[in-house]
Amino acid sequence: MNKKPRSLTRIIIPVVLTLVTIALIVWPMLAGGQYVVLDPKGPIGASQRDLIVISTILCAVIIVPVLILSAVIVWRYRDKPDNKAAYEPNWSHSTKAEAIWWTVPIIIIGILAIVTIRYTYDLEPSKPLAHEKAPITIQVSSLDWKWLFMYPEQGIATVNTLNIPADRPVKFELTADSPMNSFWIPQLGGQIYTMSGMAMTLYLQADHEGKYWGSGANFTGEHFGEMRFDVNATSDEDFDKWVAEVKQSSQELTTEGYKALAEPGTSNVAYYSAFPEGLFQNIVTKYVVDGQSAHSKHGTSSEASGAIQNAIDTSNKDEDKSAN
Ligand SMILES: [Cu+2]
Repeated sequence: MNKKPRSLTRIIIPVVLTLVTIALIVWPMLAGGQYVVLDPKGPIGASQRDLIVISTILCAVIIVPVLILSAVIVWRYRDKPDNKAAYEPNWSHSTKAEAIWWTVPIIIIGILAIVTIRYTYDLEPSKPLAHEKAPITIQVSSLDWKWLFMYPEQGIATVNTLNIPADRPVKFELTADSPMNSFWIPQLGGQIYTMSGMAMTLYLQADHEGKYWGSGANFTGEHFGEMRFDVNATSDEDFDKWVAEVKQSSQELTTEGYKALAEPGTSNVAYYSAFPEGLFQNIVTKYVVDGQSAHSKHGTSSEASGAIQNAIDTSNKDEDKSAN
């Protein structure tokens, strides 16, 4: 066997691939971005970060040794004149090896299953958050291509900007008057879909005052990329002050105004001192055909049906019922 000169490409390819992988990991940090999902600012985001970290570590327990062994075995047992590794072409069974590669994955999958089930039930979006303060309700509707936020308790509405009190749970009720979108404030918690004819509930909380980034995380056409909004988490006093300011300095959102707003197009940040009563329920029920949600054939939560039924009954004031 001749010793062949080592081909340059055999070295270049792995080196380039390794550098590309490292660059992809480091690049967002250098580009001034942050790993927002891994830097949560509220209890839901923190739980989701923990689940990601735990799952990654458990998977790494299998993946890392497998990757290392793949390289070691290829290197150690390659065909080479002075190779000292045992050559056993008839080898076929090792009880010790079988025990390792069955037991370890079974234990890890078992732990992963228990952890995932616990977190999944814990992170059910419509599950209220334990807190001494009562949640504030904000109704959200995705439009082509802007976000409308309605504050039923305060009577105001905003477009493409969201103010919330910090250290207090927020109950988001969500729907769409446009193609399905996805409401996402990464630092507070994972996304939830907004769908026409369906009311979803999502509890989130910002532990600290601050400005967080929100976006539409589902492609919905031409100006989808502009469906971004800032989330300003402030103290209770500043929130009340802001509400009073909006009430004083803005115009009302009328039914005609809403129709114009819902037309496809982009929008700047906007504030409204009032909005039509029951607007959210009207948006939801607009897509209900024969008393049935467009989603009735699949996965409509009892809560969503409840919200629709409430709207149909035009007695949509009982917030407590829908929180269960
Ligand atoms: Cu659906």
